[in-house]
Amino acid sequence: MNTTTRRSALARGAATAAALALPVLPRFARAAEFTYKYGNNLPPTHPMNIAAKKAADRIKEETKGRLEIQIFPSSQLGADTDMMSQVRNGALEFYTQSGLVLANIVPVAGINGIGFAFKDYDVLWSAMDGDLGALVRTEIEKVGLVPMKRIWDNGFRQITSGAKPINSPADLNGFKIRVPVSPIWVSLFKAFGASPTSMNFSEVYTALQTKIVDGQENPLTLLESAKLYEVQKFCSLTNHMWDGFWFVANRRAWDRLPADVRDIAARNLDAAALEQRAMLRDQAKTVRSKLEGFGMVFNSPDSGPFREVLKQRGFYAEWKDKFGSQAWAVLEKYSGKLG
Ligand code: X2X
Repeated sequence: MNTTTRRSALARGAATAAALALPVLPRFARAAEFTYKYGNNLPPTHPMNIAAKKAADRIKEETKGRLEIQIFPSSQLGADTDMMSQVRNGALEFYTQSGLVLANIVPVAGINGIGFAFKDYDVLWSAMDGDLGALVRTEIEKVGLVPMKRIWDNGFRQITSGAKPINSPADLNGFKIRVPVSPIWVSLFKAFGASPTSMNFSEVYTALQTKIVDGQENPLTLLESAKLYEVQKFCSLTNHMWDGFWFVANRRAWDRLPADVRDIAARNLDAAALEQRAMLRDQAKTVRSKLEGFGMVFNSPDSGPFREVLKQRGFYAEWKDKFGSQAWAVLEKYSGKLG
């Protein structure tokens, strides 16, 4: 990016951030005792940012202005892996991050990304709000981060392409696909015979536009809010994995907050996670037809052959070994026998 573009991008970013951080109630116009930054990689219009903004307003109100959370969407503070370093060293106080990317430092946080593990949202939420999520949160705490209880929904992921629909695993042979920076994503698409490239989300739109990669995979709500339909034509409903965002705080920043402020923050953030999940559920009813309206063409491949390939190429055996049989047993309580 040249200096001018970068400067105007920063200015735009600052304007959005300022708009998101506008105090709702003028009586809290005085400076907050704690002003914390919350960074994420999603567009401001994504339900995650809408629900987080509501939570931030409520937290400010209930703490009588003591804690102000300023939201920085769209990777304004840095790409995914940069923000991950910032929240660990305290430069960033709050961050939402895919469990699979967090798996770079907390391996078990990637466990929900095992291919085709959850058949629907009912099973998924009982796992993530139950002992599977608890297991992950315990490990997140060990790296100096404080996870909120509820994971936020990104969604079941679907493969998009500029040139051709994906109907069967054979269509993925040699397919150049962008995946997030995460070992499990690379492993999954290698098992399918594709050629995955790890990339932070902030680079995806341009990579697709300039055809550095042929495709990518993400949930429909994100295709819409990040306008990926402008640079992708086909969407294949593979539902190959579910992905969600852990809302984490830097441990020292969290501990600096008085106990009552912490309680208010945790309660409102977890309530917002539930609201965000509901917003995505509502959007699911209309998002496909919206994307079709923008010219995307959908197909629904049979998942059977994809799962078979993963089995045959030892994907499940490899990850069972990596996660360990104890964590794997918790996963299989929800997924049924894998591999
Ligand atoms: O990078 C992605 O594809 C995204 C936005 O879905 C995640 O953060 C994992």
